[in-house]
Amino acid sequence: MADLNAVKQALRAQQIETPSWAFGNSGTRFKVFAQAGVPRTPEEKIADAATVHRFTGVAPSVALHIPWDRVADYAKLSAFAAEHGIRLGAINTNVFQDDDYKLGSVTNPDPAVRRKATDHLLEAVDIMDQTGSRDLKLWFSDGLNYPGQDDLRTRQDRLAAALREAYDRLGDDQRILLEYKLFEPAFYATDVPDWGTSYAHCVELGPKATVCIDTGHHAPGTNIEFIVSFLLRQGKLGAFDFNSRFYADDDLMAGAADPFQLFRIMYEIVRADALSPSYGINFMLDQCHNIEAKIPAIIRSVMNIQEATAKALLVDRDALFAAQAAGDVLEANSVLMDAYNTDVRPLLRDVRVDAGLDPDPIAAYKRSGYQERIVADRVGGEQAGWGA
Ligand SMILES: [Mn+2]
Repeated sequence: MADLNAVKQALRAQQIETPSWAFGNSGTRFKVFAQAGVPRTPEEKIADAATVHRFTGVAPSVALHIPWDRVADYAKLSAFAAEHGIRLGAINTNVFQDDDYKLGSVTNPDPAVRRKATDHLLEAVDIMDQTGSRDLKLWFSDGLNYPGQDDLRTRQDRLAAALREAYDRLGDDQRILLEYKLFEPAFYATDVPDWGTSYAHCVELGPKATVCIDTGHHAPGTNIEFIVSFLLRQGKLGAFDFNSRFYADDDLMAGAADPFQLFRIMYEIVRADALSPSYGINFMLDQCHNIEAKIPAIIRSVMNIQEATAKALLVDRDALFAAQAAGDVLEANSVLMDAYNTDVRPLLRDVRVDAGLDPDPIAAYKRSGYQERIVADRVGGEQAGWGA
């Protein structure tokens, strides 16, 4: 049996990073439905992220997105976050929203566009120096829509050159997280389409470059926990972008579409003793809340990850390894499923009460009046959202 006290301790120490953009308006390419009370400034997004942390106790940092969270004074923004009980996390770059990037950013055939995109990556590291952020998160929308449109191999050379410049600009305690995505917005070829491409570039770069797994960025049926296990063994798993999906990059609440997959992923993390913040994996959310209320949706996502983690921690590993060694297929599967089928909600309520939190974060949030207050206060100005 798993040691319950150790399980509780691990759950209490878990940290999940929320994304500033999930507090803003979002939608599909068909429609963005605006919500009352949505933040208008980076400070208001930080206040919302701090609220998620206040009710969950495990979300002490918020990732920023440049230029969406651009401010004049990042040190001041960092101090603002600290006053609210959280810190600024990963800095996300954006080389996909300018007209210049129609044919790509760092892989664009035009050297002037590549220079502009690479300069943005370097600017992001300047910002990290001021926010105290460790992680530079890179996602490139670069790709091709038609065979023959550009040279696949040359684009890899251009990508490598830009990554090298950014890598060489990193401080001793800073890292690159290189995200990959199968397709979209490009439909024929993507320049960083999969974990293998990201991994190979990270190996070429050096120890400060690691892979970020966005759970929504794979082909249907991909065994994500295998990727997790492989990258952990190589010491190259730096971060997650958690979300869930039924079809493509749906960006739904983590654990909503496939809680069993999330459990299998978290089991590999627990199996490698990689859950603790000291191990260095940044467990981030990357989601959009198009139709549901944003703050409680993010609280729910955090709780879903906690539940998957609790189940993973409850796996009787001695029994599992014994069954595996004996070649007992049914017993091994049964040990894993016993943990998955455990109702861990009472355990998590205990963990929260022990930490001085309300056992039911969503109910506590609703009772707090925060939602009513932001709806009343955040009148006028331009709501944050895609492109704003
Ligand atoms: Mn992502």
